[in-house]
Amino acid sequence: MIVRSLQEARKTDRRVVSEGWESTRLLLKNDNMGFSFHITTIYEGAELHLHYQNHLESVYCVSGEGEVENLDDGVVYPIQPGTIYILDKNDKHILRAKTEMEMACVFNPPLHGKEVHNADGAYELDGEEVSDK
Ligand code: 9YT
Repeated sequence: MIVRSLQEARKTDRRVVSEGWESTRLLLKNDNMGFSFHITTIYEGAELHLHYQNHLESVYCVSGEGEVENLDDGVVYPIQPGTIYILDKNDKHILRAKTEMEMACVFNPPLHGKEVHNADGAYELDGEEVSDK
């Protein structure tokens, strides 16, 4: 069994801060669960252009308000506490935070923990990508 605390993890390099968001990766590839689990904060007003071409992702809204736009068909879905969006087709999307949003995110395959977004809003599979948008 593995037990961790968000409050403790935020004091370590599990917490990654980027432009418009920060994320604490509570569960990573080296835990050998087959997925990773993150608590991500999207800052108020952020608009993130994302396309996880190498990962499937589910995102559950714990708090805050925003929207996600599916760029494949242009549909915009409101996000509020209790909403989950599931990127089952590696969907290209835009995430907009009307207020600060706290999200619980699961990635398959799991992140290594060093990933940052590349120019396409994706994470490389080797986790060594160093560019960000
Ligand atoms: C909302 C979303 O796509 N979050 C992705 C996870 C987070 N950016 C992270 O931990 O890298």
